[in-house]
This record gives sequence, structure tokens and C-alpha cells, in this order.
Amino acid sequence: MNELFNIPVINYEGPESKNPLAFKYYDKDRVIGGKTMAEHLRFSMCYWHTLCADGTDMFGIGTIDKSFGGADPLEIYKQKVYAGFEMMHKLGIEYFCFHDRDIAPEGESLSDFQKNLDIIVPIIKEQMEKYGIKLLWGTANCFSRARYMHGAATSPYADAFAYAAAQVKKAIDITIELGGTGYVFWGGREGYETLLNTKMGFEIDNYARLLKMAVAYARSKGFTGDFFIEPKPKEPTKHQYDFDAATVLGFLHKYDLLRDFKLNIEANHATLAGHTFEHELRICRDNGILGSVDANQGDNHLGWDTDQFPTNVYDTTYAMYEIVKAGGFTNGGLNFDAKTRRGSNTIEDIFLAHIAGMDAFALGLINAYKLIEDGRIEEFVENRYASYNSGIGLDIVNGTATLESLSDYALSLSDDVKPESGRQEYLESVVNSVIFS
Ligand code: XUL
Ligand code: CO
Repeated sequence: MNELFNIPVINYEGPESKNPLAFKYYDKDRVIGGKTMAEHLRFSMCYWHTLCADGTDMFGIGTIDKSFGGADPLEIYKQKVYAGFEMMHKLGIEYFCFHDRDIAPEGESLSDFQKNLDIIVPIIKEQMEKYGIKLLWGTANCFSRARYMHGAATSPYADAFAYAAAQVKKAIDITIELGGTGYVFWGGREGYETLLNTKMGFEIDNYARLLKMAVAYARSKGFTGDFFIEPKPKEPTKHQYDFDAATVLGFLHKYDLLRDFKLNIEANHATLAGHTFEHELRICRDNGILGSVDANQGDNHLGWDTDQFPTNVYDTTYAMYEIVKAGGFTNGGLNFDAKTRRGSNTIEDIFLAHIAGMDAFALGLINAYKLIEDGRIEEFVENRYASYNSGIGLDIVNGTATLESLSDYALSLSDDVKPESGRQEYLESVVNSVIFS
């Protein structure tokens, strides 16, 4: 089959290169901390933004044609497969992620949709084998259609729940068929607008019911990968049930789902929740629930999910610091849940955007290791908590201290407590001196 894009395979040329179609920092075989960059970063292309989103927004129609030469719906989705695999191959991206609705036309009914999926999935499989590209995770889109306007698993209408279950079942089948190592739940419409019409507790119980059914089904079919929940606040409902990592952690505890679920942290979702990307990753690291990452960035001046390609190197540095400290990815990776701006409307822009994102994360990885090797940040943090290594602090940590013993201790202090400076500005300057050395 002829190539669709007149764009070469993208190679590493180093920081001095001025070639837009080359990596400046992402050198896939470079070994850092015992693993290659490719093994650390596990880049993934997202099907929906890359192969489906055409720049449509609420003020205007699309600005880029994503039919890739196809004429009728099935033909268009076949062409998307070829386009996607050519892009991944040329960019050296080894993984991809999809929603059911991204990969095949929905047709007129659920059974139409499933037939269409059965036509497209073998083509995807053949391309995966041809290029050695793997599936990171699959998911079902249970949020776009009107049937889900009040939620899917959290809909007041049992038929919507059942319809979502059918989609999830099929998406799990496809994920298993394609050897995916993860299955994602992003609670698109799982939330509410007003308590005046909502049984919140019942809806959340139902959400857990669907997740348990999904786990039981997938495990019975031999799926050994991870399930991921992707937290997000605000969009599209006013109160999203999976608001942020800490909220999801509480949910997983309550419904005893921690054996099967980890989190998929998206940078722009973190910022919408009023957190930094690294804060959400730290919650995961501290609780052993880091699963995967949707790599993108938001805009400080805008309050919505802009899904931009990540280029802010401070963000990628702090993120990679957390990811490396958490032990790196097992079944997850860095999925570019990101789209080019509406005005960046060429195929070349899509390549340039991925190059920018991959280079930004390569720099983040390099910087994270520099910070770890430098050791000053970690040493400072360790020393800051040193009072818990002995004496009364150790008693607190050991559990031997009581409220009474601590009260006696505090009363015996001859002077007031004198905490030391947190030296934030100094630490920020250390980061700069390490990064730019
Ligand atoms: C929406 C979002 C989704 C999930 C998968 O904000 O991030 O695309 O990643 O459903
Ligand atoms: Co996402």
C-alpha cells in the first residue's frame, strides 16, 4: 500500500538540529537509569484526537479533513487505520489507545456498530503485526450520544446502564483481542448537574456495580492487564464523580476495587481540579496506584480541557520525577491525549506536535534523572523530616506515643517550637541550576 503522507521517518538528530521533522532530545535507544528512553516513556498515540478530531468547536466547523481519502463511512475508518499506523511508525510510537467509537462507524444500531467493529479490528490487528505496534489501552465511549445525557453507569435509566454495559463488554473483547495491557474508564457523563433530580449515592453505587461486572467479565476472558480510572473534574458535568486522584482512591477503597484498578492521570485534568500534574502523580505514587498517564497540558488562562500537546519542560520534569520515583510504568505509558490547535490544521502539524511532546518528555526524563543524581532535593526533604527518625518523633511513627505522653513531652519543652525555613526559593534555584547545567 502506498504511503498516505509525504513525511519521512522521524529520526533523532540532537539538540543542534534545526530540522523540524527530527527529534532534538528523544533518542529512543539512549539508556538512562538502566532503561532506554523508549522503555521509560512508552509513548502512545491517541486515536480520537489524532485520527478523528477535525478542529470542530462550538463556534465553527472542522478545519482539517480526517477522512484520509475514504469516501463512505467504512472506507473512511479503514483509511484511519492506515493513516494512524503510518504516523506511529514514522514517529517511532510503539503504542496506541482507542475508544470503540473512534475506530468504526456507529451505524444505525448497536448491532450495526458491533458488525463494523468486527470489520475494522482485524485490519488494526494486521497493521499492529506489520509495524510491531501494541495496544496500551482500550475504552468505550459512553458519553457522546444522547442516550447518555444523564450518565451511563450512573444514569437514572437502567436501559442506559445496559447499553453502556454492552459497549464496555465489546470494548473489553477488542482490548483482549488486540493484546492491550490496560482498560480505561473515564467517567464522561458520570456526574450530575443538580441534586434536585439526583440520587448521588445510588448513582455512585451503580458506577461501582458496572466496574465490578467489567472486572469479572474481563478476568473470565483471560485479561491480565490493569483497569484504570481516569479522574477529571468539571467537564462535562458540573460535578464529576471521579473528581481527582484522591477522590478516586476513596471510591476504590470503599468498593474494594484496589486489586484491579490503578489510575490514569491526565495533566490537564489535574490542573482543572486545581492541582498540579505532579500532585496527582504523587497521590498515585504514595498509594501504589500509578497506572498510566494521558500526556497533555492545559492553558493557565483558560478554564477548560484544552488538551494541548505537552511542551512545558518544568511540568514534564516534575512529572517524570514522580513517575521514575514510583518505579516507572508497567502496563501503562504516556498517551498523548492531545490535539493540535484548530488553526494548526495540517498533517505535518500533527507530526510536529508529537515531536514536540516526545522531546518535552525526553527532556523531562533527562532532568528527572539529573535531579535524582544531584540528590540535593531529596536530601533536603529527608533532613526536613529527620525529627521523626529518633526520640519523640520515632515514638509517634512507631505508634508508641499517646496523646498523654506527647502532652507531657510538649509541657517539658523549655522553649517554643522553632520550625526551620522550607527554603522553597533556594530549592527552585537548585532545580534551575540542575536543569540548565
Ligand atoms: C476526556 C478524556 C478522554 C479519556 C478517555 O477529557 O481525557 O478522552 O482519556 O475516554
Ligand atoms: Co484522557
